[in-house]
Amino acid sequence: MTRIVTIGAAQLGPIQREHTREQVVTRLIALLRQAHSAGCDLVVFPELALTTFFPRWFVENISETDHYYETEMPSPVTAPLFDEAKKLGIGFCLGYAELTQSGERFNTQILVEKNGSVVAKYRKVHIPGHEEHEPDRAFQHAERYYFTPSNEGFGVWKAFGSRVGMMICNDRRWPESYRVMGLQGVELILCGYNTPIHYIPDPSQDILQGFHNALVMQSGAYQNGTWVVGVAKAGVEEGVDSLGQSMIVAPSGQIVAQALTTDDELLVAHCDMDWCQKYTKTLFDFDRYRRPEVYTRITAQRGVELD
Ligand code: CDT
Repeated sequence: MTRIVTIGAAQLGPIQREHTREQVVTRLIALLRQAHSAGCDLVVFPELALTTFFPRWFVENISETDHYYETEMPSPVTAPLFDEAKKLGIGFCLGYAELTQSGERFNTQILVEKNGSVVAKYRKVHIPGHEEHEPDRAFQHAERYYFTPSNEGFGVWKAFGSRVGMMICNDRRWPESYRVMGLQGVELILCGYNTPIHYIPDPSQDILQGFHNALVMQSGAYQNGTWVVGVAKAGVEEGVDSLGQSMIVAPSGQIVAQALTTDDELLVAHCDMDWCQKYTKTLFDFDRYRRPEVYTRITAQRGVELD
């Protein structure tokens, strides 16, 4: 049996500070059309895909950055993307900064079906970086200042003839993200990311960024028998070099498509959702083999506890 979903991973090159939303949406639509020509059912765009990665700067008054956030989706500026996708009959997943009516700020990803209906909104759970200005850094990673961590967790939704979950960037480094979705029978996880290659707290990790990126998504896919689509905003953005290497990973853990550039680039893979069962019905038959009674520490405590 096969259940094919043709997926486009639409990596973006850098978005500089002076680039307008209109210019970015034009780039997204170009990738969307390319994906449509390649027969894609779904296109996945990166985290914070509409603007430069603004948490690299710190401002004392956070409201000065309101223009980086979306207060509605679609908005007048993003409506052409929604309209074009609906006209082409192609779904998409888009990351953006969200400012709610009550003033909360989330790092958000939305999933839209081929008929234009919004399937779900996911808000980032694991917010990395720091809350305060760290003036000695070459650049900030102040996501913890700009975004509230979501308490909504990791959902799985029926869409595209499969069971789809979402996560955002740093979420991909945590096995719990995948497992919570694995326990809901996820078959396809969509993940946008912005990963600076220079990791200021420990520069010895810089050379390992590509390895760690692949390591976490390949193991997450394999251990949960799911497809994982990881999509970067890549290249040198405002002087900060960010990892590309967007990839589509099969439930076997194998990479079936990977970006070759750090520019706007579309990867396409024909993903058979029935491949998931080769893993979830055998080696990772959770019902048969998992031992939740001995995993209680995982939800009972946050950090390491020494005796
Ligand atoms: N955007 C995002 O979550 N980036 C982090 C960077 C490392 S923490 C400073 C990541 O996990 O890729």
